[in-house]
Amino acid sequence: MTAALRCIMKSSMTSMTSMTSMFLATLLACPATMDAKLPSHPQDGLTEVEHWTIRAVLNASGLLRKETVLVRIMLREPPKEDVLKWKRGTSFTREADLVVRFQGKTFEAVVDITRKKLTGWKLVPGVHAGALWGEELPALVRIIKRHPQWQAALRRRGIADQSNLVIGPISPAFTDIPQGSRRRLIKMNAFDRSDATNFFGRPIQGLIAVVDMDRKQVLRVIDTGVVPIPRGPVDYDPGAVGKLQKRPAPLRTIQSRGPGFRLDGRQVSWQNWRFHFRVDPRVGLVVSQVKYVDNGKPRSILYQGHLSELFVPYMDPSMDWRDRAYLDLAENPGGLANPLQPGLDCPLYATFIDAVVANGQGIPRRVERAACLFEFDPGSMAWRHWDFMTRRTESRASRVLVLRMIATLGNYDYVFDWVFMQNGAIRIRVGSTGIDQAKAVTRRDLRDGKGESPYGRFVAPHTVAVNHDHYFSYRLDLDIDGVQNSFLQESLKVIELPSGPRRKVWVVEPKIAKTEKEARMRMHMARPSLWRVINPRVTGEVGNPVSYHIRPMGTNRSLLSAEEFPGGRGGFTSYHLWVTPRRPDELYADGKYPFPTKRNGLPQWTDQDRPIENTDIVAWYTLGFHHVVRVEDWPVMSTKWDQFEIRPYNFFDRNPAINLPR
Ligand SMILES: [Cu+2]
Repeated sequence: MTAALRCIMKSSMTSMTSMTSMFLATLLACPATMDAKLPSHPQDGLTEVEHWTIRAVLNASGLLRKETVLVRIMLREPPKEDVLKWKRGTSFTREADLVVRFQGKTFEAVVDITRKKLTGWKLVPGVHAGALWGEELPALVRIIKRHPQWQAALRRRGIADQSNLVIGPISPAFTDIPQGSRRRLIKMNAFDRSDATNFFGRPIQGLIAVVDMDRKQVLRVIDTGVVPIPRGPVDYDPGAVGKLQKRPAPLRTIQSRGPGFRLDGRQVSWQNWRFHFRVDPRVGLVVSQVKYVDNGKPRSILYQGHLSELFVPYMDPSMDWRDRAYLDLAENPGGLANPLQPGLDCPLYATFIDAVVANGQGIPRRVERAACLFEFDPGSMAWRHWDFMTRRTESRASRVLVLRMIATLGNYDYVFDWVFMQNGAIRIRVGSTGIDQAKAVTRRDLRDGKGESPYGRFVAPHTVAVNHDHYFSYRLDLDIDGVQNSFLQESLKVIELPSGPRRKVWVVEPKIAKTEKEARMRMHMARPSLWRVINPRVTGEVGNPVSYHIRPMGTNRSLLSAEEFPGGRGGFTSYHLWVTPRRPDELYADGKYPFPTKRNGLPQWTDQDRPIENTDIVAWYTLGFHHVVRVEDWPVMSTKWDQFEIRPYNFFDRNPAINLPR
């Protein structure tokens, strides 16, 4: 019996009608059969065995000392041309890229895993390695707890016992760092969890420790005054929320013959789609070599796609909020994914895939159920038509394939989906849920007539959730029927006609962007345009160049200016779309190392205004939203979905879903 079949049989015995069955569901979830001992594809993530090899190589080179922090250990992808030529069953090299904090400085290392050798070791001057919230923290928490001014500030708040406090970093202390200084300073604050699990609802307001991470010193304790800790209900577990709603009628999806996709290692075949994926410690899901089989021929669409940065700036100028402008991928340590809950985060019938991450000493750890893969019936048709002459309807049911992971970044949980559709489109979705960041205020509510706080909204008594944004930059190395592509902007322009009763129509005005500055795009409701990546040398049946259309489905744009903090951070948000010539070292929209103010990543690269016509190009799309928090987002936010789509545009010669079976 295959593992998949065993899995299905177990699932069918489970009925989702009680908490017990939820528990069973977790136990019975079916992991992907591949154990990832050895990579089977050049783009597979690093395995546990490979992590141990990397560690051994560093150790033998004398670099793995007590104070060494391996901030990042990532697969160093083989050159694109090698991957494109690679054939299943043939050998390939394996290398790792590392970012290392060593003797107080940042280094980049390359380890050749196959030959077990350190092949690169380079100082990167003037940068802070990412991963602010890593393993250095427990020591910092200890020194804060012992600091007399911190203790005195807590006593002023009636807190003598620190055992119920959660003390953690809230942001780098950018606005407190002297100009030009490279010191790694962070601001840390505390929450009280003595009467609630959801400590984010119990902030100890106005008390901050500014800490030097390298010197392991508390630089100063700032206390701007006592604000009572809110004590309203903030927990969200079943025991905390009062009477539960009636459970809906049972509804179960069972794939009696197993899933409709084939998973071979990390290579997926489903309907006409073929792709590879891995879970990267910095950016999460990476999908590679995405192809669509058209009349028996696999056609390339996307060489690689992944989230490249996540920027969340807050809009409160006060001392303890002004620096909160998170670059969540750059600043977090590796291992974004957290285990998915079968039957809750993904359907019970999903296939769950483990991932391997490593800690600051390079010791690997397996994250169970880091990703899931499942087919999904959206309950709507792929297409239909009712013919009024024959009075017959032709309609086709649709099915999608979802690849999902969830990252919890502090208070927020983000659901990252790649949704493959039978019509040749890929929908890229982000679900935002989790806990909003809120501050405690002396005022109880709005009924004192003083009006709303300028920087946030009352969501509960003494609790103001602060205004902020979320931006997700996706890097899309599109290869439309080959590597050499161009970017085409088609603007809709109104023209006036010389005569006739109809005087105005809109027409489509095409423009190929010759350089990257010409391809910086912003969405305008009043000036619409289509953004397409085309292959000018491949044409379809009626002579159109083949292309994929990057279709925004609602987004926002930063209102901050680049000159002012934190506008210089997250500079990629000043445009919705950027197109760059492909460079293997340009992977993250805000650059490899986040800076407080310096122009970094996309704004800096595209200043070169490099040619992008008929070459290997990368499109960078930013999905985002302003978050003016509402009461219903508290104490836990309903999953809010935002998305965009890449969809075939003159890529096929007809609707690719026309031949779906009835
Ligand atoms: Cu938000």
